[in-house]
Amino acid sequence: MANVIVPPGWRMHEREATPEGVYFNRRDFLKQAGLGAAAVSISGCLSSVEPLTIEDVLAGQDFDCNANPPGHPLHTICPHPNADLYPALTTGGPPVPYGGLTAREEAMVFNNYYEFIGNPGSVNSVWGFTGPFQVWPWTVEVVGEAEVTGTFDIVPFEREFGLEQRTYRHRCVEAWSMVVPWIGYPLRELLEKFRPLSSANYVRFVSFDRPTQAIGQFDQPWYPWPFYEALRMDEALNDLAFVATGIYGEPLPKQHGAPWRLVLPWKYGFKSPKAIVRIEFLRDRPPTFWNDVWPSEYGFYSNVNPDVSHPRWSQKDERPLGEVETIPTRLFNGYADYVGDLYDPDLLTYIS
Ligand SMILES: Nc1nc2c(c(=O)[nH]1)N[C@H]1C(S)=C(S)[C@@H](COP(=O)(O)O)O[C@H]1N2
Ligand SMILES: [Mo]
Repeated sequence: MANVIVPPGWRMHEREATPEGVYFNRRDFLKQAGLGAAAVSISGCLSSVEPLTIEDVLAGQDFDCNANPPGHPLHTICPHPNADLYPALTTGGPPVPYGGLTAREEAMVFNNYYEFIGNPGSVNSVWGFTGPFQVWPWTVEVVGEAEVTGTFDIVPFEREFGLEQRTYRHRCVEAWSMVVPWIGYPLRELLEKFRPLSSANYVRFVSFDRPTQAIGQFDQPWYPWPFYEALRMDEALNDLAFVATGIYGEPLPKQHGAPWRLVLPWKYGFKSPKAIVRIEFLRDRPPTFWNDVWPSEYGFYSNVNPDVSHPRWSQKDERPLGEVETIPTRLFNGYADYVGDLYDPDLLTYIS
């Protein structure tokens, strides 16, 4: 569909295991994952995580990115095949519409990632449960309405497209927000590589399914794993839509979605899946995870909109991570200039 791309204003200025794995019991899982009593204490002591610099944590230190439990929230950054590309030298994206940069120490210990939220577990302890998760090797299967389909190693695209840093606002549907420097490349570069057909009206992204490596999938088999999300093709090709492979100058820690995730700053956070293993180019609008789980609460579009309340809470305000006071939420999370044209006014009345 809309394949005519208008260059954004800012460019001018700047130049495995299946659910059967769940049959073994939870105690065995914890043993295998190296989790147990220790994991319980992780969630208990998070507030006292030292604000170490990444240099302290990574420089010259020997640690295993699959250690259980990880010793520090940055021990979840695995050695990266393109380490020389980080940090990215180029910056891109529009100016941050409002809000100050979130401290890395806040963002890396507060993560919505249901695959790693088991029992015990919470958004405050996601990092501590990611140890068993194997990031490498990572391939992506591309299927559907495109000229180029098949299975691809995700790593070479970083060198091919080049990496840039983009500082974006992020607004979760649960009324918290952050402003973080992502590293990656425009989603459009990746999608155009597969030459979508004109019949590709939607694109869906599917996350991994590994209950033996992800305690949330193991503990909560009633969710329709794996996580799946989708966009209209013109939304996916918008200049703001970004593939993140890194954050705060480094490759992504597991809790932020290593080895790659989407970042869609004008939509609620759940529209940006982490650790993606499949891209599907589709004719028709596909089902999406939270909309399937709870259709009255989570819509397909889910554009940030302070005037449309969630059925259980207002969306008028948000709490920036690390702060106590809330601030007002803005339409499209402050990015209306870049994405407002994508939507008919009636789409703004959805939940969503
Ligand atoms: N696979 C997967 N992706 C996901 C989620 C998830 O549970 N599973 N949570 C989403 C939600 S609700 C938010 S707010 C963001 C949080 O990203 P962060 O932990 O890097 O801040 O990830 C999104 N991507
Ligand atoms: Mo979220």
